[in-house]
This record gives sequence, structure tokens and C-alpha cells, in this order.
Amino acid sequence: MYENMVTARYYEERLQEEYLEGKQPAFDISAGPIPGELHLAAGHEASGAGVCIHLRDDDTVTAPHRPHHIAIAKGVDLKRMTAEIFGRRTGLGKGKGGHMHLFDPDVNFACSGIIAQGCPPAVGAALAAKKRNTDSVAVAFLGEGAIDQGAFLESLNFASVQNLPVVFVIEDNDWAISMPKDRITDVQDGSKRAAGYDMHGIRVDHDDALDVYEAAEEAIGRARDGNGPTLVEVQVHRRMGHFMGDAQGYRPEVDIERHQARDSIERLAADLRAHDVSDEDLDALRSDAEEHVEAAIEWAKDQPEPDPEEAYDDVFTNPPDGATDRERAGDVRADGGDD
Ligand SMILES: Cc1ncc(C[n+]2csc(CCOP(=O)(O)OP(=O)(O)O)c2C)c(N)n1
Ligand SMILES: [Mg+2]
Repeated sequence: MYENMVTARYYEERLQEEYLEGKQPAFDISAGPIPGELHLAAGHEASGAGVCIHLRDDDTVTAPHRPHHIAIAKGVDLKRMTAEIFGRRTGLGKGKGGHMHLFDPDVNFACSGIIAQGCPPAVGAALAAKKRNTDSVAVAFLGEGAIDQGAFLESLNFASVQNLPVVFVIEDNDWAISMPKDRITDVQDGSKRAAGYDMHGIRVDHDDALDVYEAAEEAIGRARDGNGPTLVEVQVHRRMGHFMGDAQGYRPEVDIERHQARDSIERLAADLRAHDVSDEDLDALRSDAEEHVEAAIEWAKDQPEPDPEEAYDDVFTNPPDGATDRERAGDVRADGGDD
């Protein structure tokens, strides 16, 4: 878990540097090697690592718009993921999805920029696992800002009524962009929503990786043993802005300091030292992680850009009846639009 967490943290720090290149002095979101929005997850690491350590490649994970720590913990190929983030042709989605749309079928990982969108597909994967009589499970991660979305609430209901092997993990970082949690819901403990579906609910109220590990062990074990779904909420911390370029004018300085002071990585390091893991061992894990990240970034930046001729390839499936050959080939939009 420690190796995973330091990899994720260093990855975010390096992406932050790469992202800002070419976007200054006036912030230009479309410029630089990583064009578009970038949501970094520094401070969320305990949740991804503590949950995904219990998963196998054949288990499914869906993640939201802040996905990197979860993808890393699930074992997504770091080189191809990084190439995707840099918009390169050898990226996971041939450079067309970017950082919010990472799909790795080798380890059954997907994420989406639409909040709570990952819940129904995770429930679908769980239903498929049940019908196939396998013991694989699915986990849907979402933010606390998404817990009033219909997609989430309907997924809880369906998972419960069908007794599906799925776990929902709410990452509660107190904020949904600029909106504090207490302004969007009167139920501050999101895991309580489980009760309305006769489902197990657990809240880990601090982002201690070992406590997340234990909560996830119980939840994933229940799913794998055929005993149905669980809703887990983990308190995490948003150490950065909502996305890169967010000046956070809405956020009290004291709140930023509180989130930055709480570091689950330092906490796990202290736990490991208390169990006689040496500083040298921790340093070695950290430098291996840094090398791994640097190699992925170096590789990604060397990869070719996509060919504009291929812009529409793989974009449409199942063109509607009546689509022309040109539309089928993806040359123009099947609904007649030309943009
Ligand atoms: C269905 C939908 N509505 C609105 C948005 C715009 N949006 C992007 S992120 C976000 C807030 C997400 O907050 P939270 O779920 O707490 O995740 P966090 O960013 O804190 O990790 C919103 C409203 C969206 N992406 N999808
Ligand atoms: Mg949030």
C-alpha cells in the first residue's frame, strides 16, 4: 500500500509540473503538453490503496473524474495511462479520452468525467459476475458531491435487491468543486444512506490506510462470498484545488492548511516504522516509485501524436439505420451534424 501511495502522490506532483508547462504566464487551459482539465488526487491515496489491494485483475473498478490514485492501485499500465493523459496515440484510448476517460480492459478499469456515472456499470459488472457464477466483484468509487445523483441511488437499490457483489466507495473530501458538503446534504455520514436500502454501511472517518484496508476487506469479502453489496465512505483530504488552475478563492486558508496537515502517507510510514520497517526500506520504496513514474512520463512524452485522419475512428459504434457509408466510417456525425 505504501508503494502504491507514494507512486500516486509523486505521479500527481510530476503531472502538476508537466501540466503548467506552456500554460503560463496567463493560464491557458488548452496549451501545453496536457491540454484540458486536470483533477489531481493528492490526499486521496489511502482510499485507492486500501481498497484495491484486495482486488484481482478480473474484478472491476470504476472511478470518477479524479482517478489516478485508483487507477494506479488497480494496476493500470502506467505508461499507457500517462500517454493517454498526454494525448498520445499509444495511450489507453489512443489519446482521445484524456485523464478523465481512462479504460484498461486488461485490469477491468474505467473512469468518467460524469459524476456517479461509474455506479451503473459497476453494478452491471457485478450482475455479470453473479450470472456467470464467478467470485469476481466490482467497486464503484465516487465523490461525496455525487451522492444525491440518481445513478448512485438507483444503483444502491438495484445492487441491494439483487444481492450483487459490488462495493460503493464514497471519497469524502468535504468539497464538490467550491461547494462544502454541509451545504449539499443534511446527512454528513454518507454511509448512512445504506440503511435506506437494507445494505451494510461503514464510514472510515479519517484516511488511515490500515483502517481503510480493514473496512474494504470486510466489504469486498462480503461481496466475494455472495453476501451482497456494501457502502463505504472514507474521509480523505483535498490537498490541491478542484482542478489545476483553481485559485480556491472560496476556500478558507485554515481549511487548506487542515487538509494539508493530514497526510495518510506520513501516517502509514509511521505505522511501518513502528513495525520495524527501516527508513532505508521506506526510502527505497519511494525512489523505486519515483523511477517508475519518471520512466512512464519520459516514455509518454516520446510517443507519437494521433493522426488527425483517425479523429473519428473508434468514436461511434452501432451507427443508426440509414447511416451513410461515410458516417459508418466515422467521417461525419451520424446525426447529420458536421462539427
Ligand atoms: C452529472 C454531472 N454533473 C455535474 C458535473 C460537474 N462536476 C464536475 S466535478 C463536480 C463535483 C464533484 O465533487 P465530488 O463528487 O465531491 O468529487 P471531488 O471533485 O471532490 O473529488 C461536479 C459537480 C459533472 N461532471 N457531472
Ligand atoms: Mg468531494
